Parts: sequence; C-alpha cells; structure tokens
Amino acid sequence: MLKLFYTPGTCSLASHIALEEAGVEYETRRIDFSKGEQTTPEYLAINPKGRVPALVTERGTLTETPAVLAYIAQSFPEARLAPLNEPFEFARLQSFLSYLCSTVHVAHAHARRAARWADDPAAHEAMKAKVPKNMTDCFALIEGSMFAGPFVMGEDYSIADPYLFTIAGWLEADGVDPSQFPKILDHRNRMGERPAVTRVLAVVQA
Ligand SMILES: N[C@@H](CCC(=O)N[C@@H](CS)C(=O)NCC(=O)O)C(=O)O
Repeated sequence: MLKLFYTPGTCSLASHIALEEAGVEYETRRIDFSKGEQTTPEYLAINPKGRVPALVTERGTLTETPAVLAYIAQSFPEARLAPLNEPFEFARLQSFLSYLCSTVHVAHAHARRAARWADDPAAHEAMKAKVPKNMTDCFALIEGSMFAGPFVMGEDYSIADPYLFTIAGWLEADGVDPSQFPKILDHRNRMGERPAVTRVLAVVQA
C-alpha cells in the first residue's frame, strides 16, 4: 500500500489531498519537525533529502511534490486528476507545478530556512524581509495570468489545485494579504469546502 510521510503545515499537504481525491487506500506517517524527525537516520533511509513529502510505493520511494502529484494522477486515471492524454495540456500543468515548486515555494522558504543560503544572521534577516514582496509578486502573476478558473487549469479539477491551495495557505504567515488576489482567495475557500480536503485537514490538524 502507498505510504505518505507528511508534516502538518508543509507542502506535503498537496500530495495528501491528491491521494484522498484519488480515492485510493494509503497509509500516512507523521514526521515531527519540532523533534527533528526529518533528520533521523530512520527517515534519511527513506528520504536522504530530509524533507517531506515522501511517498513509498511498491516500486520505491518518490520525492518532490510535482513528481509525487504526477505519479498519483497517472496511477489512478479514473480519478481524472490530470489531462493525461493531451501532451500540451499536461505540459501546461507541469509548468504550473514547476513554478510552485521551484519559484514560489523557494521564495517562501527564505523566511524560515534562510540558513540554507547564508550563515550571517544579518543576511537571514535581509532574506526574510524580502519574502512578502517576492510572494506578492508570485501570486500577482498567478492571479493575473496563470490561474484559468474556476480551477487552476480551467474547468477541470487537477493536481495543480491542492498544490495551489497548500501554498496559498501560507500567504498570511508570509506577510501577504490574500484579499488582493480575489481569484486565488475564492479558490482557497472553495477548496477548503471539498470533502477530500476537509478529511485530510482533520487528520493533519489533529
Ligand atoms: N522541492 C520539494 C521541497 C520539499 C521541502 O522543502 N519540504 C519542506 C516542508 S514544506 C521540508 O521538508 N523541510 C524540512 C527541513 O527543511 O528541514 C518538494 O516540492 O517536495
């Protein structure tokens, strides 16, 4: 059975919701960052990157949210979580996932994980100070030209939706007022009402 390693409040929420939306059986295992569980030898044996998510499959362990999401969509096509038979549309979807992973998530990480990029405490503060502006710029781009509506890619729900929902959930903590992005805020509210999302949040927030 699939097994997802997750931590509350992190990007693993996107994969967690996608599994729930797919309607498949899976197990979860919580990794507690406050206890440093992501760097224990036991967890590093599962994911040497020391990060979540990690999805253990019968073929091996997958990491990186876009890859995990695409694996879920392709493994359970009946859930219709991606335009699997349309190369251009699938590439558009991957483009969106990649932007969230490599640009937006990284912009967010400068608030709490600045020590990855510098040792100087003054540099940490300088990076943290840039987070509201960088996150605002990213979400202005998504709101203005990337988000099709009513779902990220248009009429059809896809794996991009739980990923956007997850990262949009960090805006307030990143010092960004989400009301300046009405489409994204409306999407976040609608996502929060989906049964799969409420089920996952009940587990994650327990
Ligand atoms: N590119 C990875 C990023 C994974 C990542 O950085 N996860 C964070 C939580 S959002 C983490 O595990 N951080 C633990 C740490 O930095 O010690 C992905 O998209 O899955």
